[in-house]
Amino acid sequence: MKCEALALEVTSVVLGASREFLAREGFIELLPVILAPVTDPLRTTPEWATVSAYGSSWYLTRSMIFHKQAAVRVHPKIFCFSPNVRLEPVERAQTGRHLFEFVQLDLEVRNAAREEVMDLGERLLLHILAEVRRECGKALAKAGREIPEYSRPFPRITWHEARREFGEDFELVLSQKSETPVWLVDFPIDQREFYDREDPERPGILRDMDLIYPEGYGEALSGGEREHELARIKARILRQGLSLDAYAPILALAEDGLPPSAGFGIGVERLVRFVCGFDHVRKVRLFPRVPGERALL
Ligand code: ASN
Repeated sequence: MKCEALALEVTSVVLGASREFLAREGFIELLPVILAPVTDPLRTTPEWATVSAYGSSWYLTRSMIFHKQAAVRVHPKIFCFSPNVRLEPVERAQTGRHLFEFVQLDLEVRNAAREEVMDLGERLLLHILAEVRRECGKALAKAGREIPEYSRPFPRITWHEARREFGEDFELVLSQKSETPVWLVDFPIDQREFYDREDPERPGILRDMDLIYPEGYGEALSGGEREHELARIKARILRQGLSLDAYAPILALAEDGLPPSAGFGIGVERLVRFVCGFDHVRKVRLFPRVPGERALL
């Protein structure tokens, strides 16, 4: 089977297995939001994609984080296959992990703690991998790829420990050295966005996490608990040097009442890249959007 066909088949199994698993867990699927008056600040991606319509400017959604926080007011467990546009710097085309248009499976759970969504993330990933092995195992083997069986709970390491042990480029080194998916937890407050909840018992440390793939494939999933109280959200926006005006819709939501929640997003193309063992995530999409490259279709 050609690479392309294999990737499409695996993608389709990943989508189906995720939906089936999440439905069983009591989640409902939201339709994605593509245009938004406010979107994820993502300070490591400084350029914004906008379109104008009816006299206003709209962002192309960078993540549905705020929509997820709003949605759990209506239903306790939601997910969405969310197309995101992030104008990554051109050099990120070389990482093998960046597309400027991609899809993440983004989910959120009302009143959940970080540990609950970590448990869910492990079970979701193992279910997807089992389904992929069952449906595409032969085709993958032909392409020289076999996914090992992983057991849970996955190991965890804190951001500070990882940094101490593996140096500046700790995420990549951790991923290269690991033989199983591994959790990176407890990021320092200034490493992440204002919506990541600060641990009330450990000021300066967040109740958040990333899941890192083994074999050097890098980040699989990113998420955590959310700041949901108006005063805290305001303080965090200001701490990051952002303007309260720019995030007025979030402040209005919080004033109206946002429930505590936790969740994460898992990059679909990166997951398929890992499953297929591709050197670059571009091979996953039939119509890839690689930073700095023109597309024919
Ligand atoms: N999906 C991520 C989360 O749930 C946010 C992001 O994509 N930046 O935390």
